[in-house]
Amino acid sequence: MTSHDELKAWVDQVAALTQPEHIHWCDGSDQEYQDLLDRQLADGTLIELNQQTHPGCYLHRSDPDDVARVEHLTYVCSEHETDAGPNNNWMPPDKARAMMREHFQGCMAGRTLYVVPYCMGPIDSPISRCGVEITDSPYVVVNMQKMTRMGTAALRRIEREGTFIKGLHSTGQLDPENRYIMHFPEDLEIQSFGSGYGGNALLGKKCHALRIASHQARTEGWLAEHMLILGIENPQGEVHYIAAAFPSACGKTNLAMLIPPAEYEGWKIRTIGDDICWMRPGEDGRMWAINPEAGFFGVAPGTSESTNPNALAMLNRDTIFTNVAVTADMQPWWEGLDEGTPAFDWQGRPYDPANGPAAHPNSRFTVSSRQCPSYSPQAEAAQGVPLTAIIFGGRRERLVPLVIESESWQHGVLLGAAMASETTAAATGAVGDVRRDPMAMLPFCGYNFGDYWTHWLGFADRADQLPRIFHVNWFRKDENGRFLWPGFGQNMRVLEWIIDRSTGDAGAVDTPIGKMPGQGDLRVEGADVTLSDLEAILQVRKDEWKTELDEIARYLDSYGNRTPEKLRQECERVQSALESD
Ligand code: GTP
Ligand code: SPV
Ligand code: MN
Repeated sequence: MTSHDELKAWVDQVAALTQPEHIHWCDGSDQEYQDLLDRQLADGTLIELNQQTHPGCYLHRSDPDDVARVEHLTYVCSEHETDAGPNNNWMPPDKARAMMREHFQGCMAGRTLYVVPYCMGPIDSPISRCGVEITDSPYVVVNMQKMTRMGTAALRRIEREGTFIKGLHSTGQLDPENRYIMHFPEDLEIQSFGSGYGGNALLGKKCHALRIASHQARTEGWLAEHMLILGIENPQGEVHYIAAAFPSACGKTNLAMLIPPAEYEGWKIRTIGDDICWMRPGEDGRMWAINPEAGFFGVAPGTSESTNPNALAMLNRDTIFTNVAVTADMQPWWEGLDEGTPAFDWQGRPYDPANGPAAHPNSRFTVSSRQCPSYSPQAEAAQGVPLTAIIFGGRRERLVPLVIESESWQHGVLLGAAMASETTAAATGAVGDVRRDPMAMLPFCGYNFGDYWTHWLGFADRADQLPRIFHVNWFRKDENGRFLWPGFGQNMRVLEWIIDRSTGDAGAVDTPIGKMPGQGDLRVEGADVTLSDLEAILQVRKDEWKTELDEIARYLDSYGNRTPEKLRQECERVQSALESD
């Protein structure tokens, strides 16, 4: 199957442990994909959706206890606990390996073991990295097929390069008590047991491309980030690229596929990626970025003709839906969709509002990027795209203004490190609690955040044309819970200001927390926002910000001597600016 001895030996060793009935090496072909669909349709893992309206679309209903990432069961098992940091759960690697061995023992009896070679990033890009996921879930295989460059080409690259990330996955009994997502960064290894959900089971995504890759990136001088990448093309045909980090279910997919409002004739948004960005300084001093993924694993609820028409257009064929509802004629349905009514909910029960939403709030679609009308050919470019700006953002009902521009790279890193956001349904646990989520990486940074901030700050010496850093918040609400900013396509107005600031010709006013658009600096004619709402979302309440900065300082301190001194100083600078203003 392969000339790679280490890979062969590892597959043999896993097979001896897990005792599968068959072993299948995935080649990524259409025939293989079809065979996998057929067997899942036969055994009920997949349900056929209406093939007239949605050709090639299928529905998977997961175990009701397996619908999101499980942060409390996700571990970074580095050699030393301090290297994982207070931001990760930690277990000694030997103990974790022994425990996982017991779970994997015989777990594939009667099942097929799939060997899934994949490449994160364009097959011919020097920035790309490969991995092999061993899994007993055909649902995982068909998802990996859409989300990565999977199959023979990846295997050939692995044979040439030698190294690859080893990922072992089994759905086990889907028992939440026996569910663990383990990372061994020093050994470039992942072990995941007991879940079939995307972020826990599609190991190329969060486990490899963020947790393991962030660790590799630190040692090799680059960054692996939870960011979308988009291009903004102006009427003159110039394109500027932006990467943006928002926590899970806080608007990355939507921003990446934005369609500008009517007043923006001749402007276009080009989608490079919606979730993960690998970036590194190029020889020209700029920061170059690739999207390591080949598909979108996006949040279904809220996707509609008015919010994200590009996404809706790509979902009418060849898409795998997970935990959405269906209409009487088997079309996929979720809350926020303008058309249709649900007949059966995400668990397959006749729809009854008493049981809650028809689609699970974290129901998802898996679709190839090539189906997105705004997908940019530059997403396949081996060298990546050069970034003009980086945006951080969170979901904050109160306090945080629509947009802030950092004063410097250092200040930008503080804006990222100080990010906070209301929790969402993308992870199990409470929804709506504000928590610190630095750079939207709290669940995904494979090492100590203190070291991570030091790494971020270090780019100031390595790239001389660094992207400008901004912070946004689309989610401010009034006392009645109404959003103050229309969001979605209207976010174009903020993107335009960000690009104009970065390239030199937009106005701004100074505030103690950073630069913000002054009156007339944002193009808001035609936007569905009143002047008083606009004023409210651009206001800086000093007393509230002093409290916020005190909290941020305490948070930075909680990483002890790993917190870079430069970051503390930056925090103190903002604190004194607030005092003296
Ligand atoms: P992950 O895939 O979990 O990383 O999420 P994501 O960051 O890609 O989030 P996504 O774009 O899927 O948005 C999640 C939810 O936020 C959806 O229900 C959207 O409708 C909603 N949302 C996205 N953008 C906006 C916005 O500008 N304003 C408002 N009010 N809601 C938004
Ligand atoms: C997220 O939760 O940030 C996601 C979905 O993008 S998952 O891949 O499941 O983590
Ligand atoms: Mn995500």
